[in-house]
Parts: sequence; structure tokens; C-alpha cells
Amino acid sequence: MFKKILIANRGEIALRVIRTCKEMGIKTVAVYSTADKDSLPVRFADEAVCIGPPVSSKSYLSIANIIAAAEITNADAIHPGYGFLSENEKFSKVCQEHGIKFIGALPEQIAGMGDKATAKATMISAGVPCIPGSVGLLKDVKEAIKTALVVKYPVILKATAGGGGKGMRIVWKEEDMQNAWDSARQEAGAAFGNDGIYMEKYIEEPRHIEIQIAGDQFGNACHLSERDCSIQRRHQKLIEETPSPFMTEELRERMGDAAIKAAKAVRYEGVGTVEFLVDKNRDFYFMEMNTRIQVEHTITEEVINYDLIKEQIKIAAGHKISGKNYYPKMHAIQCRINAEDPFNDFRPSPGKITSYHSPGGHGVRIDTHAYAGYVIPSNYDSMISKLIVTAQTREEAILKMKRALDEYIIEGVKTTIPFHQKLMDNKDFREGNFTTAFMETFDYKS
Ligand code: MV4
Repeated sequence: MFKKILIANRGEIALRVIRTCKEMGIKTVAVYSTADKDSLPVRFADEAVCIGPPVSSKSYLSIANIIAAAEITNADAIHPGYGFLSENEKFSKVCQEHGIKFIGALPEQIAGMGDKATAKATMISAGVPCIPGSVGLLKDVKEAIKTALVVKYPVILKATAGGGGKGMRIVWKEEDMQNAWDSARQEAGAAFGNDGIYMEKYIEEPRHIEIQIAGDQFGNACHLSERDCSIQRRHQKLIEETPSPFMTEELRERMGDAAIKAAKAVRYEGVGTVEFLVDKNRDFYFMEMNTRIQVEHTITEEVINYDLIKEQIKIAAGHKISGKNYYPKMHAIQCRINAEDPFNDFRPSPGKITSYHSPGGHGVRIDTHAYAGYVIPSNYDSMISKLIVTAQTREEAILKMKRALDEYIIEGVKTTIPFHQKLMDNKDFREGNFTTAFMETFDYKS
């Protein structure tokens, strides 16, 4: 087992990883930018190293600074958390070259999954259902128009380097193809330095359901059931739950099998997520594979009663997994509490938390680095806390979430708590009747 892990991240996930390391008897190194010098991960880690100024490119994204911190502290592994360098091929490679275990995917797996057209080709070969569309990249708008005649409108153009909706255009009719093509290409080129575009049939009002997977260094893989992440706004998830209210035992078996196929096709090591779009007929299609621990891993932990960070560390250290799948025994919901003003276009609201009281009681979990007096820096994302509730049924989980939200006091900054309170009372949400289009019509302001 590792003796010392450096956590190349900040905020709640840095604290989350430190907690598990402590329970496993592993020493920890926090790295921090000057904006985070008074943060809880810095306080609770065994050692802390400043890696630069607030701007991420010079601290949490600086491979040289982080590797230097690992060398001087003698860390034998690095946990990247999510975001930042967690899916950076070069970082995974540099760790390898320095004899430091990267607790995440291998460089070739990151590259193979990061390029979406390549990922899709791999999944088609492995027998994982994919959305009908172009075979690989399109070379010009003429080919796009020709392909769309076969795929049939509406179609969607996607940037191969994309994710998060950048360089994506829905095209409803041939007349709109030229403009969509030009703008998708230009946006992708500017954002990723790669303007490769492929095409798919556009699936209208799908659900976003992802399967948690784990694989070990011996080729074993299993799934840990699903999370429903359909409720998003501008590709930012707002709430996640498991089991999905749309799930059936039969669909879970089929999606679980497909996710395991996906994991085995790339000999996946560690924990990861296979994202699917699910249409109204419960047909599902591979969308992306995430080679990191995700923000929403918590709800899976609650319903299968397992520490996924511990699992991740054990797999990285060479432990075998049993290969059996995990099924939810409870219902868990996570609300992302962001320092944003939901009544003002979710505008970020950084600043000092002047007063703080978090809910508690049976079935309530809070993952946060926030406290009274904490100043939320404006340099990073606006998530300040994850409120997770677990209960026997979905109905009870919603009632518990309402109760917990009512107890949650955060003053000094605007938060998404009032939004979540409205959501818990929404009829469609309560009935489990929602798709990725939910936020387009949800009137939470009245
Ligand atoms: C799609 C789609 C419909 N049809 N692909 C959005 C982010 C990127 N990773 C893929 N996305 C989508 N791909 C086809 N063929 C709809 C979306 C999509 C979406 C997907 C998941 C969650 C929220 C979404 C919001 C808008 C669009």
C-alpha cells in the first residue's frame, strides 16, 4: 500500500480524499494556491505545499509545480480528484515517468476516451450500443450533408475533442447545415485546438444515466449500478440520484453489461463512469467514458455502502476486485450547493460566508470544505457543498432532503439552496418525470 498520497486538487474533494487516506493509515500531502492557504484540506493534511498563485494555470494545473511538490515530500502516489489534471494524458504520463502512481487512468486510456470519435469507434467494436451517425470524423460540409440524408434530421454535430457541450450543434434541416458546420468547427478549434467534427442522430429529450464501473489490473471489471444526472443546466449537473426513477431491473442489467463491456474493451483500471443517453423507449446509447472519480460518486457510496475513494486507492495499489456487481439497497439524492444566485441566471456569488450551520441527523451527509468565516475565492468553480440524503425509498429521500435544506443556513453569499427547495416541491420531479430538457421549462422563480 502507498505510504504517502499527494492530493492534486482543492476544496471538498481534496478533503474527501484526505479523510479516506487517514482511515487507511496513509499520510497525505495537500497542495494549495495562495487563495486556499486557510482551507480545510491544508489544515487536515499531514503536510501542505504551496504550488502557486490563485490562477489555476499556475497552480492546480501546473504539472511541474505539482510534481516538484511530490518529489520534495516523497509522495508515492497522486490523487487528482475531479476536474483540473484528473483526465490529463500528459500528467498521467509524467507521474509514470517519475515513478509516482497516478490514481486514475493510464495515459493511453485518457487519450483514447478523450477523443470522442475514437472512443465511439472503440465502443462499437466492443459491441456497446452507440448512436447512429458518421463513421469517424467528417471531412467537409458536403460529407455532412450526405451523411445527414442517411442518418435523417434532426442530427447533431459534435466536436471530437469536446464534452460539456462545446462545439456541439443541433441541425434540424439541410439549409442550416452550412452555418452549423462553420460555427461548430470554429468553436471546437478555438476551445480545444482540434476542430474534428462527427455526426449523430439527435436524440430528443433523453435521460442522462451513467453507470459506475470499477476495473482492476488483472482484467476484472464490475458495475456499481447507475446515477440519474438528467437535471442539468448548461451542462452543469444540479442534482443527482440513484436509483434512477426511470430504471427497471431489466434495463439495469442491460446497461450494466454494456458498461462492463466498455470497461473491458479498454482494460480499465480504477473507478470510472460510462455515460449513456436513454430515450423514451428505454433504448440506451454510449455517450462518453469518464476516467475519474466524479462529483456525484457519493450517492453510489451511500446506496451500496462502499467507500469509492478507498476502492480507487486499493485498485491503484494492485488489489484484485471480486468481479461481482453492486446493486442499490437504498435511495440517495445529492443536491449541489453552489455559491450562485439562482434568481439571477445562476451568477457566481463568491465572498465570505458570514454564518454557517449545516443540517444533520439520520441519513444526512455533507461533503464540504466550507465553514463560518470561509472566503469563497472567485478563481474556481462555485460548488461549496454537496448535500446527500439516503432513505429507504425515493419519497422518503425527497422528504428528508426538504427537511435538510430547511435546516441549512449559509449567509453572506447567495446559494442554490432556494432552487433545490423549489425543485423538491415540483410535481414532475416528485413523480420522477424528467429528462435533460427539464430545466428549459422549470419555473422555479414563482
Ligand atoms: C447528444 C444529445 C442528443 N443526441 N447526442 C451534451 C453534452 C455532451 N457530452 C453530449 N450531449 C448531448 N449529446 C445526441 N446524439 C443531447 C446531449 C445533451 C445532454 C446530454 C446529457 C445531459 C444533458 C444534456 C443537455 C443537452 C444536450
